[in-house]
Amino acid sequence: TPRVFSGIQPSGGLTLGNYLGAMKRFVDMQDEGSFQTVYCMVDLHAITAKFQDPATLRHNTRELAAGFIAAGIDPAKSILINQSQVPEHAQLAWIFNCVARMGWMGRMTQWKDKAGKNAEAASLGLFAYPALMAADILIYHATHVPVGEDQKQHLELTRDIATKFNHDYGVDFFPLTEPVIEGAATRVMSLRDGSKKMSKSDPSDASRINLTDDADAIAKKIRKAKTDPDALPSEVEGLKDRPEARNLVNIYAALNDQTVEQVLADVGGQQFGSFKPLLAELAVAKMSPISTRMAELMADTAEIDRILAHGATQAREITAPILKKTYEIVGMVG
Ligand code: AQP
Repeated sequence: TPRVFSGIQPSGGLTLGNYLGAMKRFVDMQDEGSFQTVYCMVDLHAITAKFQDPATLRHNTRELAAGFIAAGIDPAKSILINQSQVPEHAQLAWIFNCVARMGWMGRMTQWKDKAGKNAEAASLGLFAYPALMAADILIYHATHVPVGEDQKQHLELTRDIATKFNHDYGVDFFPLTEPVIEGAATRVMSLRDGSKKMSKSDPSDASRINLTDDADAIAKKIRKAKTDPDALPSEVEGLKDRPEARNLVNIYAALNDQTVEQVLADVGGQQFGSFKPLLAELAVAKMSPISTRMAELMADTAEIDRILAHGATQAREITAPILKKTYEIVGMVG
């Protein structure tokens, strides 16, 4: 069976962007049944960008696990893990640090965005982030990776690392991985600025919908979302050069499992004054069962820890032999 791997950082609360761009797609691929699915809280990645308070990191990791389960990831169908509990990820990453080139890493837009002008002060881990991500995927020989649009470049780098490893050692060992970037909301934008992606780490809480927001907060953020003064078009072309309008329609379509065309056929001609309450109602209807379930799961973190321990055992049955074979190929005695 082909294998799917994807992960989310426990670097803060989940946003609607993470949910629509990633997690909802993870559930689709799990339920579709043609893949073995492995989903991961990438805690080792979460410490690359800034210092994480240890108690907060532990809390966020468990809360993210609760989010996965509440959104529909079933530990009986998918392997659900926390990255640091499967040590082969970091072990393979070291090998990949020696395969990847400095120049490749320096060209990553996420590195440039997150390190900003002060690269001297960024952590070495932030620079090496994509090599660890390649290891996360390739330690499972995963062939399909559901992600949001922003991860496309890292997936290309994963292919470059696999290709160079296979070439340098004269093997056909690591597969070339395909990104799976599908649906109406592969790039959910900030509610305050249609040119920026919705992000956990945006300083403005009004820019994003958090999975833990209550109905009032969701409705208020949508009501205040930046828009233009025009009515909604009835054709997709009418969204051209209207990033904020496009974003809200994309969110509506993704939440309602519709295409953008279908949504515009229904709401074309409406003003935002009437569309925003519809969107708020839909968002609350889809998200509040998830946040309620998350809160219930968080009442028993021992159960979450048990699920993650079980996931790690299942995962290591796959990762330990792949690491062993990698070490053999590279020439490690063992
Ligand atoms: N705005 C988004 N639209 C669509 N997909 C998104 N993803 C993130 N933001 C959007 C997808 O969510 C998955 C997990 O992302 P991550 O936790 O690894 O971190 P990120 O991409 O760096 O997300 P954030 O929210 O912006 O976190 P910070 O602020 O910590 O950097 C990925 O599949 C991503 O594509």
